[in-house]
Amino acid sequence: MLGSNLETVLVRVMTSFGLMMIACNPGGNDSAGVTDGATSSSSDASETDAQTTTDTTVTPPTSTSGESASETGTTTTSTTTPTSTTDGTTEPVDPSETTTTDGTATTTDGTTTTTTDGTTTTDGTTTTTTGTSTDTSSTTDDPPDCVPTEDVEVTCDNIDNDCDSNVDNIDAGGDGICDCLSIGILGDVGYAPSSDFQAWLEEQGSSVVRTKLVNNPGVVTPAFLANYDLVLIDRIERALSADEAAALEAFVKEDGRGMITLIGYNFDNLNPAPERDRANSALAPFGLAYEGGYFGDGVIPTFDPDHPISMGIVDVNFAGGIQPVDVENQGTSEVFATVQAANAGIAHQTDMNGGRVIVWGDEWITFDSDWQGYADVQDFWVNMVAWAKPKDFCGAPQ
Ligand SMILES: [Ca+2]
Ligand SMILES: [Ca+2]
Ligand SMILES: [Ca+2]
Repeated sequence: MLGSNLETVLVRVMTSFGLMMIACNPGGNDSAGVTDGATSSSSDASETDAQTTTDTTVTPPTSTSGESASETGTTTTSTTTPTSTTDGTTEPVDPSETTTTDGTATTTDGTTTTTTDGTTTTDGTTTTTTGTSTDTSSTTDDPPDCVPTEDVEVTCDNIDNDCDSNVDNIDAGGDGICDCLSIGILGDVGYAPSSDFQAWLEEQGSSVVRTKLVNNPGVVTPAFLANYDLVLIDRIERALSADEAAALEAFVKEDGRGMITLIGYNFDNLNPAPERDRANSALAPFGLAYEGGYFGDGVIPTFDPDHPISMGIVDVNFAGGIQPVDVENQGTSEVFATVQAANAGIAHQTDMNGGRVIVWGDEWITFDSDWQGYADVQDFWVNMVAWAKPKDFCGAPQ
């Protein structure tokens, strides 16, 4: 303890000397905030925006804000990264994390540990931490046990009413599609009638809303997307703006929700580039894309029998589609179907356990004709929706 105090005094003297040198230097860094730290409480989080790393000071114990103030209360030494104590440079401190000065704790030998910017400093030794690990005042608020209010869950309310650890896992018709899902379709319909598809989705209990993008600039916002758990990119009539693409990216990566994209509408005189570019504006944030020209008509996709999306799926039409590819490997992509030795469908799990994206290389699975002529289209949709939906909602994840 004695050595520690001596060391503290020495640091103070040397630092004061350094401060005088800086003060005497007309070209010195006036905005360094050194005097702020020396003349006022160093624990004032609001003053740490441009806190100088030479900030070493002595404050009375009452100067420590928060409920976990010094226990033995003689000396509070507040320092930040000591590796910068000689150059007088100013390091910005993330204001969003400066409230962690509550985490001040005093050890029995008088050494003080203070967290400011997520850095814990003890006797000049720096340990990087990520939060207020020294605050022992908030360790007793465990969540209460789940209390069932429904024997079998029937209410879509973001609450696990039957306490089976699955929130809103409701499928009254047993059709495989969660009744609490809110699905947003972006873009127009394709060439052929597709009313059966949307009507069928609604009949499975899900809410389905189609929003056209033509003459509707900037419609895809975080507030708009907050209405949906799953977004289906149908024939979008224009590319998404940068802001719209960013909103979609956050919707999937940060909110953990899902997106399914389709392609192959061929409204541009057999030129695949325009629709490819439009669809890719939604896929680019995920490092995914449609690439190349149109496959021929009537090709037969081969499904991976072991993937949850394609398990049991054989008979699905695929005509005039475009190959989906993962160009950046941001997350994890699995090819669950191929056609002509190329990808027909990609299942993409975003990084950091975020949401999921399915990139399907065709659009015929929305057409009424396919719903009548092919055996597995409905089951394919059931599997896709189940895989792409939010994992913490509407039943157990696949
Ligand atoms: Ca439940
Ligand atoms: Ca519920
Ligand atoms: Ca259902």
